[in-house]
Amino acid sequence: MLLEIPLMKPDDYVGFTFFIGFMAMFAASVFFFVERNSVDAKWKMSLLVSALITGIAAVHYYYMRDYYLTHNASPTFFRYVDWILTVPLMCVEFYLLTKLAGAKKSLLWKLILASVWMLIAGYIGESFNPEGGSTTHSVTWGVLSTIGYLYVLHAAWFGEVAQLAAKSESAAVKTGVRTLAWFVLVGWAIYPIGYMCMPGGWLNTSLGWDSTNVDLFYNIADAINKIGFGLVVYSIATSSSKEA
Ligand SMILES: *C/C=C(C)/C=C/C=C(C)/C=C/C1=C(C)CCCC1(C)C
Repeated sequence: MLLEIPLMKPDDYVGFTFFIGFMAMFAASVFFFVERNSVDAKWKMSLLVSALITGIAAVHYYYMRDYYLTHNASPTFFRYVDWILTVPLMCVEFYLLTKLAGAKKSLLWKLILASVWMLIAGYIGESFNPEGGSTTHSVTWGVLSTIGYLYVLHAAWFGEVAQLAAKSESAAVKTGVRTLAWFVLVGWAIYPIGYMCMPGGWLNTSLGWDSTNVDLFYNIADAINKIGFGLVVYSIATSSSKEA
């Protein structure tokens, strides 16, 4: 009996972004890891965290692209396992960047707590939505999740992270943290757009966008945020290594 091999259609953009996402995350991890050797000792930890973020994502993308290839769908589960590990690590990046300007551990914990809250509420919103999709469920948990998001956004733009970066002696840290704040404002905002495409979500009910769009938005956002974030950290590390 012939095994039926699933084919990728030429216009399968979700499949395309799953495959390219995996390869890009993998390549980025190798890059950040190797580049640890070219920065000052004080930045090695930051680059290692960048490599871990894209590395963890690469492993999940490896599974997600496989699952997608065979089932033409992608479970919410892998997404959130990935995010619950990588988003707190992005908070670690903010902490490491502002540590030299006096950031305390409590800042790290507050950021982690807010981001984990954001993800747990989002997971409930996506995964425990009644069959067919309830708008009330989607909106309620979406709003609860957004509270966590706004906390991180506020910290990066006006709160402790922004204030510490402003106090930093390094021009690279000052401009770099501002760039990361832009990532949180623009790059992270792509996720709620994806969220609203699931059954019951506003973009689902108004425009008919569906799980295909959810995955497309999430894949694009992940590449921008994980690799982009890492590259900004890398550029802070290299230019500050030259400053010294
Ligand atoms: C690498 C993964 C990252 C940076 C994931 C970030 C995820 C978010 C910023 C998700 C945010 C959400 C909301 C603000 C409301 C709706 C539910 C979420 C979880 C999609």
